Amino acid sequence: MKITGVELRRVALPLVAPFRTSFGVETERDVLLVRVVTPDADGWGECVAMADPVYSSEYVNAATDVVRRYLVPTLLGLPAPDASACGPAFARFRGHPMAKAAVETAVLDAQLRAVGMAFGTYLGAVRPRVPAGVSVGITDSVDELLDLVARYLDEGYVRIKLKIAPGWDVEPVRAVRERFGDGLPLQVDANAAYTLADAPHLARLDPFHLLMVEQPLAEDDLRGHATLAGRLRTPICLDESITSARAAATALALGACQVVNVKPGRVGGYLEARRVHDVCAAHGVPVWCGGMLETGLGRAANVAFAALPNCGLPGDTSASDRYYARDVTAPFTLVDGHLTVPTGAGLGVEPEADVLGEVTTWTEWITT
Ligand code: OSB
Ligand code: MG
Repeated sequence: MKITGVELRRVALPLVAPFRTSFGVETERDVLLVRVVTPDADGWGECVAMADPVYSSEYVNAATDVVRRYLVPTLLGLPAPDASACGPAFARFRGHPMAKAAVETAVLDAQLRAVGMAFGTYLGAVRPRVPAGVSVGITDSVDELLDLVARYLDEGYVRIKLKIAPGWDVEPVRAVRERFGDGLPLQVDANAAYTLADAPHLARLDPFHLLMVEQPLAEDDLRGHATLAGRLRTPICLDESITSARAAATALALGACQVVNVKPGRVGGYLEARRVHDVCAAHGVPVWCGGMLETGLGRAANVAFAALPNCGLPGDTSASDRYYARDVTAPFTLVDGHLTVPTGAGLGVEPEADVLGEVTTWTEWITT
């Protein structure tokens, strides 16, 4: 594939409501988009790094710098650039998986659009639509949380995930169970806010038979998670800790988790994400597709990924209107609690030029 240039673009999108987690409050999404231009097609990749290094060590200004200073020049220097060449070529630059994923995704999108193949077909999707869960942030009161959960259930979401933190865990879970019953598929996500010393407290969640508790302990604490797994009845899911297929294999070998949240950005792209999916499948461990408050561009690829055979649980792939009043693509909408996997070439969605223009805060064009 011949690449004639790469456009970097920063867009700022206000969230419909503040999203609070154990690591902070988001009110606006500051997103880096990568557009790879070829004679046959353009390809888009969305970088999921957040504004600040609070979910992981990456943040959008650093990702932008890594993309423009290292990754794009490396890509443009490849004799035969394609998506499978990105990982090996980028490997000598340590870390920065979200920056790498954005570039690799843009290349893959251009490549697939050029041959008319959908992302889902390329990845191995086996479903035309995927069940949608929703991640519900920490609210100012339990009443506010119950109203929010009720609204999401009315909209059709098939699974609720509550963000938890010390001081906001057993009480909100109990309230949601009491109001919506034991049949509601319910799970929690701590974003690494606890330590192993909190094991007795976390065990107080056991009576609510949650589907899982996501990332209770620190990113690098696989041993702690393995120990915690022996002390909880609630299954443990890892998010932040699963940085690669090798990390997934290690976590499973240690018994650190029984479920894996796959975020393609966190592991360096969709090719590595598929390897994580496959490693987990080989161990009989189900995965689900996480989210990073993506725009429609990132969402399109995630929805395709969520249709893989071992994505056995509803993910955090929610409809566009859960995040944004106006998305940069045609909005993803909920139909009977599901999102439809795009079938058009590549991502199968286009950024809408007028919206994109309005939300853009910065661009840079890089050529050979
Ligand atoms: O831990 O899953 C997480 C959002 C930003 C950063 C980390 C996480 C999340 C979410 C929301 O839980 C997922 C989504 O709806 O995109
Ligand atoms: Mg998480």
